[in-house]
Amino acid sequence: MSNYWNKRIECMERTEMRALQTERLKRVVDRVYHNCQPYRERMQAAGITPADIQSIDDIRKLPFTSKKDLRDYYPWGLLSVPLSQIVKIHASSGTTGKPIVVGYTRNDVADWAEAGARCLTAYGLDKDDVIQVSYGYGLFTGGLGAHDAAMNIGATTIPTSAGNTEKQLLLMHDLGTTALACTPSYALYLAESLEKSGIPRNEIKVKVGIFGAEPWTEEMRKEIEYRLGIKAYDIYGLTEISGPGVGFECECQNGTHLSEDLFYPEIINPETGEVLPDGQEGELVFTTLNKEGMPLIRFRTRDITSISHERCACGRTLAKMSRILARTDDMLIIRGVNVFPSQVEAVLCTLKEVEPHFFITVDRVNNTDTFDIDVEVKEEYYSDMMSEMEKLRKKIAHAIQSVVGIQPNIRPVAPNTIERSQGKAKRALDKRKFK
Ligand code: DLL
Repeated sequence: MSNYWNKRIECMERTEMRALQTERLKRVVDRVYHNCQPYRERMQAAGITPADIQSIDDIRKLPFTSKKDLRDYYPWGLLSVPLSQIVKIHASSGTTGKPIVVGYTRNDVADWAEAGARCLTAYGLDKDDVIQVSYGYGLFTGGLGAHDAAMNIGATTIPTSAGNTEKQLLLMHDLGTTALACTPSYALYLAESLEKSGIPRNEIKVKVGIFGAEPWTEEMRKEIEYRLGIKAYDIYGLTEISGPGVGFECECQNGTHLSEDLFYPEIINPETGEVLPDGQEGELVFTTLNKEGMPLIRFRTRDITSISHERCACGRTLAKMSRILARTDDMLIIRGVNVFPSQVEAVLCTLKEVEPHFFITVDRVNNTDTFDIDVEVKEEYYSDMMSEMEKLRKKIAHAIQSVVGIQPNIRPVAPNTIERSQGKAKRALDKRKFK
C-alpha cells in the first residue's frame, strides 16, 4: 500500500484531472498573454488569443518555448509578475553563454514544496525521517529544492550541500540519517568512501536514496542499492519548470510519476513538433499550469522519454514517464551511430572487473571518428601484466560494442584515477566540437 501526500490529486480520475488541467491552462494562458509581451507577440503571430483555449487539448495550438527563449529574454523578459513578487531565483549554467535565470513567487515556491512532498512521501518518508540533503545549495535547484520538500513533510533536514565527503559520512553516522538526497554519481562515491572509512555499515541508518539531476541506469541503481544497502528512488526535475520534484518514482520503481496538475507533460517528435501518443519515445515538453512568476508554455526540455497514462499498481493515476536516459544534446554521433553515455554505464555495471567510473573522449583523426573510453579497473583485477590488461580491454570493448553497435578503444586505468563527481557527473568530451 502506497503512501500519498495528496491522495486526491495523485489518484484523481482522468476526467477530473483533465477538467483541472483545462481550468488551469486557460488561466495561465490568459496570464501570460496579458502580462508577458514575448508570449503575447508569439500568440498573435500564430493567430490565437486566450479565447481559443477551451480545453487542455487546445494546448497544441500554442507555440513552443525553448532554452533559447530564456537566454534571449534574460534575465527578466519572461516574468509575468513584477519583480517585487519574486521571492527567490535559481539559475542553471548550461553549456554556453548566459545562465538561465528563473524567478519564483511565494506561491510557486509553495507548489514546488508540495510536489517535493509528494515525492518524499512516495518513497515512504515522513516526519520521523532524517533527510541529508547532499545536493549543492545555491543557484542550483537541487539543494534548496530538496530542502523545502523535506521540511514540508516535517522531516529533520540536514543541509550538508555537496562535497566534503568525510564530514558527510560523519554526520550521516552521528545524526542517524535515514534518507540521502544527492546525484547518483555522488551516491556511488559516498558508498566507496563509506567502505574505506572504517565506519561499520550496521551503524548507518540510511534506508532510502533520493537520486536525480542526471541520467542513471537500472544497473547503476542495483549497484548503489547493493553497496549502500538502501532503496534508491529516482527524482526528476529541471530549473525552468521548478527543480527536483517534477517527477518521482513510487515503490513500483518502474517509471517516474509526473505531478501533472502542476506540470502538464507532452511528448513530441523533436524534428517535426508533432505530439506523439502514449508509449512512443520523443522529447518531453512541459507547460507549468499553476506558475505565477515565470510560467512556461510548452517548454522543450530536450529530455527523451515516453509517457503512459495507465493507472499504476501503486494506485496513482498521475502520468508516468520512462526513466530519462538521454537528452537530445548529450547524444554522441560517432561514425554515424548514436551513442549515449548511459549505455556505457549500463554495460560497465554488469562487468565484475571494473567500476562504473568512466570517461568517453570522441575526436576526429584523419577524417575518422575516434571513440576512446577510460575505464577504471577494480583493485583486485588491475594488473601490470600486459596480457591480462589486453584480455580485459577486449572483453570490455566487445561488451560495449554489442550494445552500442560500434567498437570503442578501451583504456583501462588504475583504481581511483577517474575524477569523482560531487554533483552532476561529466561523462564525455567531444573534441570535434572545438575543431
Ligand atoms: O537537475 C533539478 C534536479 C535537482 C532534479 C536534483 C533532481 C534532483 P537542472 O540543473 O536544470 O535541474 O537540470 C535539469 O537534468 O532536463 C535532465 O536532463 C536532467 N535530470 C534531472 N533529473 C533527472 C533524472 C536539476 N532523475 C536536467 N534522470 C533535466 C535523468 C535528469 N536526468
